[in-house]
Amino acid sequence: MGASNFVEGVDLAFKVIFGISFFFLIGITTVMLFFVFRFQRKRHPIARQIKDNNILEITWTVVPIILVLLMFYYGFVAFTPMRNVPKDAIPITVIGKMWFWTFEYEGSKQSPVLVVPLNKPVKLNLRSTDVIHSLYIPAFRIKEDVVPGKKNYLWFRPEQLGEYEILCSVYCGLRHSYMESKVRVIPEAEYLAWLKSLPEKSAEPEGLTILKKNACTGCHSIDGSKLVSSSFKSLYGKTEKVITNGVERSVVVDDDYIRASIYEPDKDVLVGYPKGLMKTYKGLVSENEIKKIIDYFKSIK
Ligand SMILES: [Cu+2]
Repeated sequence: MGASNFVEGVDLAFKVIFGISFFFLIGITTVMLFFVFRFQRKRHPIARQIKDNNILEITWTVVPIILVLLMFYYGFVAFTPMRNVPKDAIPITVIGKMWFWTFEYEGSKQSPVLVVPLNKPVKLNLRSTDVIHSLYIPAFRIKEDVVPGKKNYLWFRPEQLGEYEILCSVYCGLRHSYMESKVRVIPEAEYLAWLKSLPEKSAEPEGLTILKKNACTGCHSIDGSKLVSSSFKSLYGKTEKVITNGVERSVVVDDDYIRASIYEPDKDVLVGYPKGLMKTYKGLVSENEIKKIIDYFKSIK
């Protein structure tokens, strides 16, 4: 028994295809080596033309047809149930975003990890807010692309308690390899209690929404951790070392500095970072939006 209802079928299809491929890899290589040895010019100086051989030709037509149909059959049998979602499946919306997964439960409850009850079918509605991602849960043998503007889905029934990896299997930018999460399979009673304790989606500060919309948070963290560039946490009011026109100087982060950093990122370049790393957001972020961003920075000082 595997971690999900699809493990058996997918593994069987894999073993059949792998088995047939392996048999032919060894078989063809062996025959090839034998021919090279047996029919080399030294042993076989004059080539001999072989006329038609009906038995041979029928064999090498019929046998491969049976083999490929066999591979098709096992793949088809494993794949069909993946697209037929049971009616009683628990709906969970998965949002893929550079570079994290969010799982939305009914009642606008959100979680960064996927928690599901044992032996209950779960339907994942896959949505992307930016680029193409792919939700991959190796232990469950499921993977499906998460495409912006498209409503994709997949489903599974977890059959073993435990914690399993969730990955993004489509290269989606700089921090693609960090785009991971966990699926936790727990008993139903525990799941219901967990769901109850899950907080409703809190209203996000407007400034943060603007930062996310412009993908600022892809390079600047809001929790103090270092991504591509400096973090927004405790930024406001901080003294930073910057290079202005080739001269190093200290500045206190205030409204003007933030405004300049968004509109002319190469004017004052933070020491330790190369010039040209960030593009200008002139025309993309309005003056009014900058005010909201500044309010948000002040709130995470
Ligand atoms: Cu991704």
